[in-house]
Amino acid sequence: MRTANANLYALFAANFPADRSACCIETQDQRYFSWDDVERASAKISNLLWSLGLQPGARVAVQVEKSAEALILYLATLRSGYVYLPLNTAYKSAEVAYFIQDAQPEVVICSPQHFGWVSQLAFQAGSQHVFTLDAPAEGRNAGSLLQRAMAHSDQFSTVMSAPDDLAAILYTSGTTGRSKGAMLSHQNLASNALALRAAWHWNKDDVLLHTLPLFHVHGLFVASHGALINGSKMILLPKFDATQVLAYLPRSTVFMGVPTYYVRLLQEELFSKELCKNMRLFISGSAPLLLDTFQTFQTRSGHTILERYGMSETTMLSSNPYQGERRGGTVGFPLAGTKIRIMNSDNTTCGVDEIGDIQVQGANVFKGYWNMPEKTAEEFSLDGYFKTGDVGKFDEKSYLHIIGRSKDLIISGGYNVYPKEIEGLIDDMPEVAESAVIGLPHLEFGEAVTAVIVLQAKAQLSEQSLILRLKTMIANFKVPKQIFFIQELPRNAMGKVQKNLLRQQYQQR
Ligand code: MLC
Ligand code: AMP
Repeated sequence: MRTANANLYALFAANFPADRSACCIETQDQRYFSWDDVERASAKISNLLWSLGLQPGARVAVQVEKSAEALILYLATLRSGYVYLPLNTAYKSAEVAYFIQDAQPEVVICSPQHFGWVSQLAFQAGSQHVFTLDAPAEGRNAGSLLQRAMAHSDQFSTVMSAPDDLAAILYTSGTTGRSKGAMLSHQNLASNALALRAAWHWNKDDVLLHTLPLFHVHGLFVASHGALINGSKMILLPKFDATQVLAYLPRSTVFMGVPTYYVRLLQEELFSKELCKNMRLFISGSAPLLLDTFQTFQTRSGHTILERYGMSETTMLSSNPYQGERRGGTVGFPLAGTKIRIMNSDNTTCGVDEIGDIQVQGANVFKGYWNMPEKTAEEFSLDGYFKTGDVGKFDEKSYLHIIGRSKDLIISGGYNVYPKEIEGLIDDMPEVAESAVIGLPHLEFGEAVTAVIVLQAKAQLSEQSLILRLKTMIANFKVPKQIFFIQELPRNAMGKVQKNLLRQQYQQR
């Protein structure tokens, strides 16, 4: 008996509209990719990847600017049964080196201006193939991936995948320590896409305005999958730009963003109900949406933002209802197929309004961290629930509230920043005795990365030179926006730095 193909691309293709000449992706430079174009272009890339003779389950690491071609490359990787590993374009060489050494991708695809250093470290780590995506690298006549794909057939039979076969690895720091690759299977992604299609009432005429990056769960999975599994068109903009969004809103019906996007839209004088009159749904997630933003947005746009909750290891977990009350300051109810519980420290379940650790179970929960079985085991309860590292409660109407995090994590404009990583770099500087990195409230980014530093006796270091130094080492969004120098870090009786005291002290400044 022939079993159904669990390959996520097969699920998308089964839901493409009957008219495949209709537009699937519209770009800002007015290029239009029909569903047929997407099918044929992804087939060409799949054939090229196959021609490389990669091992089953080979990782394809990608650090490229957002484009329709980048999305098609993702689809081709799914189709050909390989594992997609997206990387933030802001990552610097030391960050990229870590991911490549850890994940051992057989193929690396990067932007033309980074080809020199990326190819060097990829080949050192054992990668077999390094490509640019569309334009060739400067000074080289080796063609780009797309140029090479042109020579291949535009027909490709999507590889048969089992539900548990890996589709993607997303690096995240989870609760502690260095970045870990969260392994997501075809079934993880498919189950979530199906749950969200139903939860958010996607309909055939929807047009998604896509402004999120394509290297995180939110933009790559929640947004793109939503349109693809529904056969809906997407307008794919290269990045979030509030004035651009105003121009496209009248032609769109669904928009997704991190809270910073909503804060920035509200800063636009021209943002109005009139512009939103064809919109069906605004969705927010990845970081807490302030009640004030939620309410002001309601008044200005006439729409109630639907807030949902998720993470790299689990994709989406809960959502406010499409019909029924969308409660600001909450992340709604567990999605179909996902179980969420709140646990006390003594491992009993919390009652209504009782705050505890958020744990989850469901077909959406990842397969574990790449090459880290012990770490994976630590993050699951004995009865198989994943410990999210978030702290929350269910209210009297069963809405989930996220109250805080047990993990030491800063979320700035929807990007996660791990204080430990930044503290390590600062502490390694010869002038520094010790440091603590904290998040302080920030109007636009939600939290702003802030460093509090104790210098070595007689050492001198200015805020500016430290910031410049850090910018050569890590992605700029991780670099502290502000630095305070202090004589001594406050510690508790156990010797642990009291970050809550630092937050209190510096947020009042
Ligand atoms: C950019 N900068 C940031 C920043 N983004 N600083 C702090 N936090 C951020 N998020 C810095 C840049 O490094 C630069 O610094 C300066 O701000 C201006 O850069 P820019 O490129 O002009 O910024 P901009 O393009 O406006 O980007 C801001 C943004 C972007 C909000 C549009 O950060 C963004 O798209 N965020 C979304 C992240 C996301 O997709 N998260 C989902 C994760 S998935 P300098 O020093 O160089 O001047 C997830 C799971 C789930 O969490 O539930 O969804
Ligand atoms: P990431 O590791 O990038 O997947 O980030 C996941 C984390 O983002 C979660 O563990 C939460 O802490 C946070 N998060 C996601 N959605 C929300 C939300 N709606 N409100 C508050 N925090 C959120």
